[in-house]
Amino acid sequence: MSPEDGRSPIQRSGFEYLPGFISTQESDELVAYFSSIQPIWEQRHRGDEHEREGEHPRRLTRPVYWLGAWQFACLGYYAEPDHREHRCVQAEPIAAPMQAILERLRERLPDHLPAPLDSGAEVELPNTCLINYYGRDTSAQVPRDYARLRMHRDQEPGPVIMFSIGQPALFEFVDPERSAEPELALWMRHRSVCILSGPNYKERLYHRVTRVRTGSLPSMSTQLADFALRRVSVSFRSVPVELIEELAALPAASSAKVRDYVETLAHRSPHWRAQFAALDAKGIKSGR
Ligand SMILES: O=C(O)CCC(=O)C(=O)O
Repeated sequence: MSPEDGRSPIQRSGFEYLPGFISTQESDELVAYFSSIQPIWEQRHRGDEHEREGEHPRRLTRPVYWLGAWQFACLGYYAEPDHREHRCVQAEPIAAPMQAILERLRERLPDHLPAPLDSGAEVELPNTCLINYYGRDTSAQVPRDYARLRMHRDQEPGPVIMFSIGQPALFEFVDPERSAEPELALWMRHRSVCILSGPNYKERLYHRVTRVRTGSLPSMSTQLADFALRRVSVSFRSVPVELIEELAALPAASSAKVRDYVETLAHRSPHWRAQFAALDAKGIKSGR
């Protein structure tokens, strides 16, 4: 099956693809925002946990930044769905240009809910998002491309909304128990939006990004040294508010694991500067 070329809208139960939904002015604002923040390469495991479990520390496949709530990979929010407390840390609010686009999407979200809303009720917008940076790491002698995202399902409750900015990305939905062939493959284009929901697209099918085209437009930059950026995606999710904690409220062993990340984030963010100071006040040292 050849991939959909991403120039036309797609509408299915549990899946919407909206090319050009983000205006050029909004995309310029997003590109400026993405270049102002400090993405980080996170390790899946930190401290001595991987040694105990016989696992090796491994980086995520791309640098990331979270807004709303930061789900540090090494704290395992996804790894242990039954034990989510102390894994999700209060982050900066979702940036204004993103929030404005979400507001414009609000009227579409009732179609993605399992049951109709009560009359007069308003659908809640997602309260957190993951910003993924795709490009080429130029720090090594042989530059390495980081333009993929491994197969996964987003575990948070409710619809997931995705914005795509930059070079087209090949987005695939697979059910590995049925076939290695994707059931849907789509080139997600610059300024497009996807919405996933429901038992088929969110619960049964996994999704992944296998390629991002090369090209220089739109021109995008990042605070990350030695990284030639060519696409950014933002996936918005809903995290139950009772699971979002202040960093200083984490158990000491957990905050020690993320202390170095927070120190890096603090370079460009007053929010993370304050969080870092709170760790210092508690005497939390790096747990690496
Ligand atoms: O980069 C993309 O478009 C997909 C992002 C994604 O699957 C995710 O953040 O969970």
